[in-house]
Amino acid sequence: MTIALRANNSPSDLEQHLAQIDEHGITVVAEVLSPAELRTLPALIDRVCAIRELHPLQEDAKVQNFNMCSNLVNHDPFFEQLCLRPAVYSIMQQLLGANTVLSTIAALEPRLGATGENGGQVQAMHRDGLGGGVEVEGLQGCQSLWLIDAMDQQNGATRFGIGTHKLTPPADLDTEDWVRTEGRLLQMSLPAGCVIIYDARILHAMSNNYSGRRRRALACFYTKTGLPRMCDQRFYLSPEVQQRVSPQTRVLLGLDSPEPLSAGGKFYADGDLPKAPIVGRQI
Ligand SMILES: O=C(O)CCC(=O)C(=O)O
Repeated sequence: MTIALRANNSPSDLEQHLAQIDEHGITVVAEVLSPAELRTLPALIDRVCAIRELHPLQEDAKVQNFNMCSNLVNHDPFFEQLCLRPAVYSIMQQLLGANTVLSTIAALEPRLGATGENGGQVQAMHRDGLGGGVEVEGLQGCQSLWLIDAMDQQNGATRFGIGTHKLTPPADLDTEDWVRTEGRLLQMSLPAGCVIIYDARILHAMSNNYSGRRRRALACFYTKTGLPRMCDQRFYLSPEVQQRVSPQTRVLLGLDSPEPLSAGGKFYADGDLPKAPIVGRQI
């Protein structure tokens, strides 16, 4: 099984990407980040990963296998415009509505040589919920992984269960064994600069990096408007940044939306949201 890479520059490209997401749960948009951006972004990602702001409610001890940083719009102006890039945003708007909201934007990478328990994978196969274990019903959220480095089986490429956004794994089998025996397991080699877009319900997982090569990515999770967010930017973004962003960015970040504030996929009607820990770490 293969997923064809394709740019998203025309109505027929867009149609193909939407068809691929519907059938397989995943599509890959080619050449979204420019060669110039790919020269400067690695240092920027390293800088924010050294700040290491975690998601609200996330515990540092549970994410030791990852270099990461969330709430990126707060850490550099580059990220204010990124998620509006038409090659990705047009797909998200078709799937989630014109006023789709960015629930979280984070840098993410498997640490070199890190493994899961008993030498297993750093991450087990899962679906992406709204945060805090809240499952999505129907197509309510879509993840995008923006590749800053090339990705392959040796440096921790994401494993996907193709088509599993529409399937329920049998409860008595190990999920990944089931995905494999069904012939649905796919771990692609992909170039830096492309963006993997996937239905939040597809089974997937980050993999071990055995290679000594970096595998940095940006994970930008878009949802339908009105849902609880992982990192509500009305609360976690500084007032200065909220004031300066463009009207289009305000819509994407849901800065003027009427529902109660939220964090970790949960509404906080009293506005008393948990802090997002900033733990700092050499990468
Ligand atoms: O970075 C990846 O390969 C996937 C990460 C992921 O699925 C997650 O953190 O939930």
